[in-house]
Amino acid sequence: MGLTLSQKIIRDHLLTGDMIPGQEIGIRIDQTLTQDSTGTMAYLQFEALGLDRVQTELSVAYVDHNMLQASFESADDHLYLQSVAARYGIRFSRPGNGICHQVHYERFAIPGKTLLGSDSHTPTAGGLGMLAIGAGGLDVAVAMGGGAYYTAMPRMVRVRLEGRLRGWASAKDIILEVLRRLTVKGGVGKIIEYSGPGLAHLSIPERATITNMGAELGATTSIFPSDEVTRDFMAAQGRGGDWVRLAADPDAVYDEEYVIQLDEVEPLVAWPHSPDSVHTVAETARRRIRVDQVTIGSCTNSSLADMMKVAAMLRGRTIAPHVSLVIGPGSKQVLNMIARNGALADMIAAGARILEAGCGPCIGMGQAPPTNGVSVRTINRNFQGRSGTASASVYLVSPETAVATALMGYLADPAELDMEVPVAEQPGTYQLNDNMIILPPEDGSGVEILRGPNIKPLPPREPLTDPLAGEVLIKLGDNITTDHIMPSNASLLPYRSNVPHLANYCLTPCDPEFPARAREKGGGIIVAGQNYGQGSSREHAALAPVELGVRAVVAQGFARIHQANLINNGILPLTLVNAADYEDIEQGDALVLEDSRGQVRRAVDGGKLVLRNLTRGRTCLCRLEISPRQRDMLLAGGLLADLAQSRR
Ligand code: MIC
Ligand code: SF4
Repeated sequence: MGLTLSQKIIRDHLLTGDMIPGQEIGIRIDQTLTQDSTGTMAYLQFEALGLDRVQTELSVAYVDHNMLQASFESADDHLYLQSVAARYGIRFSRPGNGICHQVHYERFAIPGKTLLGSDSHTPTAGGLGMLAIGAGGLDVAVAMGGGAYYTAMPRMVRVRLEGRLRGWASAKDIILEVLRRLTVKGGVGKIIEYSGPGLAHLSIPERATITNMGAELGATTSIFPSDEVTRDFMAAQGRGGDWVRLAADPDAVYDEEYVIQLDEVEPLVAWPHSPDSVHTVAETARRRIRVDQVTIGSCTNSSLADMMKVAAMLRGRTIAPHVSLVIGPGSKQVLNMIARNGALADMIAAGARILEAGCGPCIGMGQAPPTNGVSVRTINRNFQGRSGTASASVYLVSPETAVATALMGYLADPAELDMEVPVAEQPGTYQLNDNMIILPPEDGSGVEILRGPNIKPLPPREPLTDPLAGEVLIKLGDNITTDHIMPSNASLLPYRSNVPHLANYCLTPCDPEFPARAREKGGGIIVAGQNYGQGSSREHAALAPVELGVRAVVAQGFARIHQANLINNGILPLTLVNAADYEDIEQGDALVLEDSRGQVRRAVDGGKLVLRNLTRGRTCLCRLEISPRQRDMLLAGGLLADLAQSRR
């Protein structure tokens, strides 16, 4: 039987386990990336491992999220990251060099290799045929130390692309179409592989837009074959020597298959507040939704090709008087090239506000919309409040639809414009200048690591208590995102190395009293619906609950990265065997898991855990899907505690 492309890469990197869907495998990681908002934690944890140097082929520390520097915290964190990178053999991508995912696929991604990144959009590099996975910082720290990355062997999904995009449809509309069909939980436990004759017409930046937003499906990763398009792109980046051809075997077997006729794809838009709330732009445009702001950029749509199309559409025109248009090119390479070729001038002349190359408004770092405002963005997530304005409505669109909207002043269909569809030619050579990537010294042992006062120690972890008892501190619904659990915005993001401070904001978008209540009760248990913890890889969404004494989350289902982060940090993610039991638990109920250590031990063999609700006199059964490795972590109080124990 033939293998899929990702099965081949996994086979070549397999360290432990068998490639049986759902079972834990451990794979070797060739490259890692971190960004600043998860990186400080990842490196604090790497330091705690006590190693001398990273063991990977390549590790890069990017700074792209915390760029506002309203006060000293972020600048201090940047210095910490730069010094820790030099100390341990990591390349340092300086602030201003661009968004980690954009820079990584331009300068470092290699087909057939594995990449683990402490950011959920790491799969962007799958556009070049790399097996690129997002994970929590601790998993990335372990991989930097040469340890395996463990995950459940994913199921395989094939999306066959036929035909060719037409008219105003663009790559963003392809992934929005996939989201419309599969939803934000449709990719959980799966890898999405793209194939078919339509690939020949999709450039690397277009493929990267698609793999990037595969994160919103909850997928482990998404991947394209490595073909002539990949070869030409890598050659144009001066990296032709790293190219290899890769594809699935013709007789590879997939668990699910979808076909998308590219000719039939039309411009789409995700309505507030979920990336899978997908509608056509044509239908939405008829509503004449007045727009206050348009932002173009983020790791989804900030390539040179995107910027060139945007500039062509803006050339000689002026944006609507009530719209603020914000453009953030994805990397220094992109910004440099549009500065030289005049596209930047076209944007500025039309009225755009230009940002430095970084995440910017995507993560609420500035450019918050007005009260009840409408913002149309080319980013990948429109969770409520993520823009920095809780009452704002954010719509997700392609760059083409974004420009049409900025010009018309309402969420507009580009077909309404009297202009030709712009075509972005792929340059034969990109401008190459890596002077913002600092190479580490051969021997970093003498490098002093700089720690500002904002860098606080990691929260202490306790071994699993027996019995595990606690009050239900909060009862939440479905699809709770990590932006709910640990909000990120301009005032909170600078505190990513200060968990005690962040914990004061844990789950506050759902209930402002949550942190105070959790502290007053000495911790307890969180109850939630399906797909709990979707979105970001931020392990702060597990660390802040640890800080508040949360010992377990009881839910109908979990998102992959968050579930792993909970286990790594010693919090039990308990899945209700009977989803209907959710109805019988209320906030304030006293729950107890008797013989918790014995029950966790037995869970490895599929044993169900019995959770008693003392308040209601009922019991319910829970699943704890863990490997023996994860059992030991949970008993010890998390991965670091477990490693410390095994060293003793
Ligand atoms: C995001 O898009 O939510 C982030 C900010 O990039 C996160 C990482 C973080 O929370 O620092 C992600 O996607 O993992
Ligand atoms: Fe940055 Fe936004 Fe991409 Fe996250 S999704 S890495 S915040 S640009």
